[in-house]
Parts: sequence; C-alpha cells; structure tokens
Amino acid sequence: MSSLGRHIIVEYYDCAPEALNDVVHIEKSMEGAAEEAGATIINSTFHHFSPYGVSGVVVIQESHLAIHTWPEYGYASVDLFTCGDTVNPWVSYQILKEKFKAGHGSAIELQRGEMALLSKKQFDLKQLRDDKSTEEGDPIRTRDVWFTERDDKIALSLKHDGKLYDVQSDYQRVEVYNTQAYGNMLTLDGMVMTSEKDEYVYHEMITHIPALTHPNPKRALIIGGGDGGTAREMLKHENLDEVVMVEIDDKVIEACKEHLPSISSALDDPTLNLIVDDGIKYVKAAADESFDIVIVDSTDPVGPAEGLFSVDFYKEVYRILSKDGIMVTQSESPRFNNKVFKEVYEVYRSIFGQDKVHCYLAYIPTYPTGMWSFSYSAKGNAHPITGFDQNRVNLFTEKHKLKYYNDGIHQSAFALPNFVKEMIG
Ligand code: SPD
Repeated sequence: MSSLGRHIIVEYYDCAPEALNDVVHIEKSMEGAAEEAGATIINSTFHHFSPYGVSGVVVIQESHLAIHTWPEYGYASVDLFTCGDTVNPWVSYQILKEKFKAGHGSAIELQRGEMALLSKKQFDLKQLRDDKSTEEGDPIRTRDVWFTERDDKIALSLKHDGKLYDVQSDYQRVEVYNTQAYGNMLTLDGMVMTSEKDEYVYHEMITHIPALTHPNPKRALIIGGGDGGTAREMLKHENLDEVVMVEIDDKVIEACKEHLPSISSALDDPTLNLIVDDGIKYVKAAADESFDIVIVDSTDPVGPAEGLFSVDFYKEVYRILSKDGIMVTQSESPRFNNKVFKEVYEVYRSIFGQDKVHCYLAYIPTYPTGMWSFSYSAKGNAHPITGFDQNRVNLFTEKHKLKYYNDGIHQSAFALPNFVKEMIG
C-alpha cells in the first residue's frame, strides 16, 4: 500500500432532479453503495434542505462517503473515501451513478496519506481507550455508535458497543448487537426482535395469556419464535403434553444460541419439539383440531413473515385449533404500524367471529414507540377476562417468579386506549 487511503472526488451531472431531492432515496443509495463496495457502515446522517437539496454522510469503518446535491442543476458532488484494500470505492461510484440517473459523471482519485511521507509515532494506547473508570467503577464510554430502526417518520436508536453476529441467511439479515442499555439484541433486516433486558415482557405476554386462559391445554404450537423466548415460557406449563416450535431460519437459532443464551435456553430442551421448516407449510399439513394453542411469534410483515399475515394462513390456523383452541399473534404497534394493525384485526374477525377476537397491549421499550399489541382469538368460548382463574394465575406467577405478567396485568392489558379502540372498532 503506497498510501493510507483512496479518495475519489466525484461529479455527477444531468441527474434526475427528483432523485437528488429525495433524502430517503439518497440515504438508502449511499448506504447500499457502501455495503456493495465491501464497507462496514458505522452510522449515517442525512439532511434535506428547504426548498431543495440534500447533504449527508455515511461513516464507514473504512472512512466515509459524503454527498451534496443541487437538484435544480441536476448535479451532485460526492466524496468516496476508503482506507485499506478490502473496499473498492469505484463500485460505489457506479452504483450511485445509476441510482441518481446521471447523464455523465467524472471522478479523480487522490492518494491520501502518502506512506513515503509518514512515520509511526509512539503514544500510550491506554490513554486512547475507554479503560478509565468513574468513581463508581463504571467504565467511561467514549464510543458513540448507534443502531437505528426507522420508518420514514419515526426512528428508535440504541447505542451499542459493536456487532456480535452478522449473517445474511436465505431469508433475512440476522444481526446481534451488544447494546449498552438493553444487553445483546437480535435484529432481523434491521428491525429489533428481542433484547436480553426487556424480552420478558413480550415472551411472558404472548405465552401466559393464552396458556392460562385455555381451560386445559395439551398441545401448543409456536410458529416462528426462533430466539426461543416463547418456547422457554411455554415449557413452564407442565400440564402440556407437547410443545412444537417451527422456525424457518436456522441462522436465527444459531445467532440466539451463541449470543442470547438466557432467551434461547429452551432450544436445547429435549422436551421441545423444534422443527426448522416453513411454519406456513407445517400448519397446512397439520391435522384438523390438533392444537389447543397456536402462537404466531413472527417478525414484522415484510420478508419471510409476510405470509404469516395472510388470510389463508389464519384460516389454516383456525382449522388446526381444537374446539376451545386459542390463537395469539404479535399484532404490531397501533402507533408505528397502524395500517397493518387495523387490517389484521379485520382478518381475524372475519375468520373467528366479531366477538371472539381481542387485542391486548404491553410496553416494550426496544420496539418502535414502545407500545406493542397482541391479538387473542378464540375458536370456542375461552374469554380472556371472564374465563381466567385468578388463583391459577397467581400460583403460576409466583412459582415461576415472572417479571411482567400477573393477574392484574392479564386483565388490564385488554383495556385499550380510545384511539386504539377506534382503530379496530
Ligand atoms: N418489531 C418487532 C416485532 C417483534 C416480533 N417478534 C419478536 C420475536 C421475539 N420472540
């Protein structure tokens, strides 16, 4: 290597003005161009100016990509600065040229930090690292790297100390971050699935509400749930004869076994019937009335989970539920995913009946907006409020030292704010 870095200074002319004024498109294009070139993204920030124009930078482990656009002239100036020999900035150059529909582009490459002019300096590495402590003994952290989950209006960010797992599986991108506030955290395609410090809310609520409302459950089926949290909670119900879990993505299981052991412990439990396969296919092949409880512990309705939000799938779930059977699904956030939220309740009601479907809520800090919903649909008459035995719940809660669920929560979770009631009628 004759220099520390390569700096490509780029001019794109005759671009599509709309593309140069679309901040979301530009950010996605810049991030995509960084990844395709082989770079590791640390963070990015983009700004749309009024009335037009966008500036932004993607900080990569190997330096940065930056952009400034003048849509009114169809012109963008871009800097592609990379260090080391694992990233090829010319790949980014080509991608961006296409993304901005540039009529023509020009670029010059500069060598930054000529090795012939550099010599290594001696310094105390410790002074540069985060190994100092406060008086209370907490490490002082100067690292400032954030994971952000966003749609085009809302974003939730968590500071982290690095990625522990990053694999593109056959279905989705599976990542585990070591977050500073919530411990290790699993994300799928950039969406938070579970974290060590708040997972219990979701897993206790998705499991114990149906398991402690059904009069006498014997067979439970979990669709998805590859992190193992729902299975861990379900196996606490000793009255069950069988718990089957069907997860499509073995990489999710691998990531959670390696990095989220407190959540995934049940995945090695011999009493769990763990099947790595497509849940939709499994349900289709299952016998009529063969399960008392079906839990759909899916990801969000994009990518591999899309089919788990379809009418046909829920009809099949209805078919395989026993007479008093209960289906519970994670039904997204009424605030973050309001369209999907409304739609799924219409679908559940069209299959189970208007008065057989109930919504309940829980507060999950690592999910967008913090407000999360679950649906409860009964094939028979197992009503979630009038049909549960407070004594049974209290004994169970105390025996297992649950952290969120109790008899009060069971009842109050079904009390919905007016704006949520209005959404689902
Ligand atoms: N956006 C969050 C959706 C959560 C879906 N399932 C989480 C899996 C936890 N077992």
